[in-house]
Amino acid sequence: MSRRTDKSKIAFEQAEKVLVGGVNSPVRAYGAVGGQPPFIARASGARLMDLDGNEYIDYVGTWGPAILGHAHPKVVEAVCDAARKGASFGAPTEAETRLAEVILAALPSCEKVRFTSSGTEATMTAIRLARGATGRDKIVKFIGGYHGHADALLVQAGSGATTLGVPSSPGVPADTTSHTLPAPYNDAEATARLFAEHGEDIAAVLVEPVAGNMGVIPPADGFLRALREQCTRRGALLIFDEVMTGFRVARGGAQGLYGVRPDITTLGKIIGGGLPVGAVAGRAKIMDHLAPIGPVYQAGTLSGNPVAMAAGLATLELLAQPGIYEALETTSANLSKALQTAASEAGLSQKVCFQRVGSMLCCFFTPGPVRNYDDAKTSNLEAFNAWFHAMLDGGVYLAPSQFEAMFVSAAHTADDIETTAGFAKTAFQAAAKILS
Ligand code: KE4
Repeated sequence: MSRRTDKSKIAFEQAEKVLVGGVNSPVRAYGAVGGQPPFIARASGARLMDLDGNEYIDYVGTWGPAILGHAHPKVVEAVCDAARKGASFGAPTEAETRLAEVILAALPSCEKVRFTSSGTEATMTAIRLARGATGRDKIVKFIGGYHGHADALLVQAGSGATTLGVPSSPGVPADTTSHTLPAPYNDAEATARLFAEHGEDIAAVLVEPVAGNMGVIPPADGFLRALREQCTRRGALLIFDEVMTGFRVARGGAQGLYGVRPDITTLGKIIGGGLPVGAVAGRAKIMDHLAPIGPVYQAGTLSGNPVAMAAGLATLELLAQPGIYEALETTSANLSKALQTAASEAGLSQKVCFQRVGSMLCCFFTPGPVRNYDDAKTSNLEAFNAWFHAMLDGGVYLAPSQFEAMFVSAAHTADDIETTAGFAKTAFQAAAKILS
């Protein structure tokens, strides 16, 4: 099915005149996959509609937040009600307290929260907090992990940084990243060696408990537990970056799923229900190092603004409905199975691999298994791009990069999965031409 793209093309030309690359986040520009991005006019449930009237089944879900689907009526109503009372006051509101209470009820490892306006701010705050609380400077992060674009964390980063081939960005002074120690994901022996070498200088280990920014890579058995033990033994703090996995893989996040308690948790995406919200959370003893109680400075004009809080509260309240995670699991498992069948029918069962945790999954165009960034980079990007465009032309909207995740929402139906599988068969055949 050939999509009309005239209006999106014109819109992109206009955007490129005034926005860098025509976008406000690099991965949206389609640099890695080629072609031009559809401009979205509106979305509802599991569907997107672009300016040319093309409709898509959406598996980007605005990169994770849209776990209920787009424009859920109760979320829209909550946002409108809040906005009518004033968008932001820069003063305390009860909505912030209420959202914090809902988050703390879901995360037993946390006693206090500080809201920010993005995941980047949350992780940037988390490493400053860890350094301030421990008096140490070094941070261990994992190669291919992406924690937003704070200077210290743009070291061998995944997601858009990898997609654009700048895992360690220009503009970041070497002495800023000199305290960032990269290790391969799923390699606890490598972190043990870093602790042996840097021991009491390591403030924290920062990890995506399920890696979602180099494709989807689950933690190897014992990996998270080993990090927990190493941090405890050495007096370092374990930071779980759950910006993507928080309220995604389970109501209790990856820490609930895998039973490993971090000292600090960062959140974002789903807790804002599509509006700008990030959060740092942890035990009071640690969190109280943050201003105004402690000396570790952190602030934000729009942090905790009532409209974003209302979107987050409505979203988390809807996610508390009985059975919603079970339904997400069923739909996601059916999608993965349908895609695997389509790949097999195209003769690719030995050439691609599917990895999934809950409602975040991905198809790697490499035999797999994919356990870390080096494995992920063996993917055939030309084959991925052929698959991506065939799916887009069919009306299936995916992240424009091999190094991202697909997200399933509560709004995706069995029919959506069947339709997706139908287009996937054609798309895998397009990829097979490159892989054979
Ligand atoms: P934001 O600053 O984009 O809200 O959050 C940064 C961040 C932090 N931690 C994790 C685990 C994340 O996945 C992210 C952001 N995720 C990417 C998608 N993989 C955002 C998409 C984009 O950069 O446009």
